Amino acid sequence: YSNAAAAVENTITPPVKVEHTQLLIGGRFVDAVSGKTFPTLDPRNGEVIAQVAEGDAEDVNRAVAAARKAFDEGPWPRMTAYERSKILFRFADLIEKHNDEIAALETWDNGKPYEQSVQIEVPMLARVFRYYAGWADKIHGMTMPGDGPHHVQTLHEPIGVAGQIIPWNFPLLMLSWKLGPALACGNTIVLKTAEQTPLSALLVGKLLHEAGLPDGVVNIVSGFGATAGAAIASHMDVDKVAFTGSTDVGKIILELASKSNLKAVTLELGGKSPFIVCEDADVDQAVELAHFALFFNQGQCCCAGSRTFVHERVYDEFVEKAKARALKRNVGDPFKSGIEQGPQVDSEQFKKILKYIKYGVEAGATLQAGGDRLGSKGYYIQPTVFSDVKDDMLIATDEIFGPVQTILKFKDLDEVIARANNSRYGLAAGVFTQNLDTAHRLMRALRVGTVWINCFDVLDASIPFGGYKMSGIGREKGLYSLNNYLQVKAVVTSLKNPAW
Ligand code: TXE
Repeated sequence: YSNAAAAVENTITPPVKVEHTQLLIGGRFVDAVSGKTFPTLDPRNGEVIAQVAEGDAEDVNRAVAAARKAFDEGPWPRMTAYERSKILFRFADLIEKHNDEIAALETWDNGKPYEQSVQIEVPMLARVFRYYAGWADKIHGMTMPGDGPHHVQTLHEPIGVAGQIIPWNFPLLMLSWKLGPALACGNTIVLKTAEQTPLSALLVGKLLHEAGLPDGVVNIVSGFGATAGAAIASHMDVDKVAFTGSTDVGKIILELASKSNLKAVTLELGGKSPFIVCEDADVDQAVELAHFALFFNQGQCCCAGSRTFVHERVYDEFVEKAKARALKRNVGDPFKSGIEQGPQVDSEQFKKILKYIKYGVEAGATLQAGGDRLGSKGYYIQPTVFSDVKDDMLIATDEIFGPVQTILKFKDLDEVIARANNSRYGLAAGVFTQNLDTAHRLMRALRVGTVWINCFDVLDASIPFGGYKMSGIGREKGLYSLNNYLQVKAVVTSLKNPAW
């Protein structure tokens, strides 16, 4: 990795200026009540990008009050569904117009390759909002037959004020998966961004208002989990909370919700997803897909294929080729072109990953590639590959959330099904095979929320996403996500003359 080490030393100046660093409450950018700010850092070198207003419980109170007023008195839940839809479509157009600027902020704050932000993530942001703009005027209840002289119907109503707490690995996509369905259904929102990546959401929040969103419908509070986040989860006037992050914090959210007002909760948490390479696999293709499944986004994906199970017949060849592929991975300043991997998001994640690499070596797994930091500044980590991994090693049980591939050997399908399912997580799985029966068998047997067959990380707006077991509660995206933001009201009307 010596050439790559040089590639991370000189940083390119990002092609964007930071314009918004205050909280967005009631349609206005405002300072925190306390006047406090916190630095958001450039993961390429640890330098301060900007000081950002630090919201805490007081600011959450203000944001919830603004959202409550917008819900109880404002036009948003009352306007026609078509009007709401038009605002969301206009917003998507504005995202496209500002594509490169939004992408640059995302990369600067998070460290992900700029080409990935420009070509994939910001276009997906627009796509997700168009998808939900399309839903806004197609949400409606039903009529059903009753047993007596009654007209029976349901109204699908917005739930009210939604609290949304998002992580730093896909700041904009996580925002879209949460705001999209909540807005389509007519809710108002208090969103807390992750403390590592507050910037892109503030720009997008401004564009939402430019598109015609009424004041107070979306309020964005930058700040920390234990203060601002906990204040949202325990607020008596928040009707629903949606969270994406670690399983440990997911448990706290559920507890705070139950101890306060029993607000509805959806959780999208960690994973340790199996990627299963069957004996009939084309090894070159399997290596490439398994590499993508793990290393995409610096390995910081909740659904990363982080347990690579390979059939014993192709195992040796796979390991050799996986190692060669990792050694070729292009790591460097995310603003340079052709870069596949930038730095990890912050020093905490960086240290966590290096700690797990050490555990892997100590436990006796074979280090095939990488194993250390890259360069001397910022949070770059060498693409790392372990083979001879055993199921009970910490690198095979815990979410590392970094560029560390762990390869395990298996003999037959029964065995790999049992081992793949032997996890506290159940978010996703990858299956690589040409055999239709094998694909169907695995697809049904795996206890996970998503199975990708001969593909991975296909995350279209229409596809529901969420976890079994300790990977979460509920589904985001797709039709299923609308239920998270709706109340069903049954209305029964007595009929004088039920016959016609
Ligand atoms: O997560 P946290 P962290 C996993 C991944 C990672 C680990 C730790 O394994 O290494 O979690 O990352 C807010 N009340 N994932 O520490 O703390 C916090 O401010 C309310 C998987 O970043 O869970 C941020 O906005 N909110 C994951 C959000 O929760 C609280 C993505 C996530 O932070 C809070 C990120 C509290 N007490 C990490 N404490 C995925 N599923 O994609 C924190 N927060």
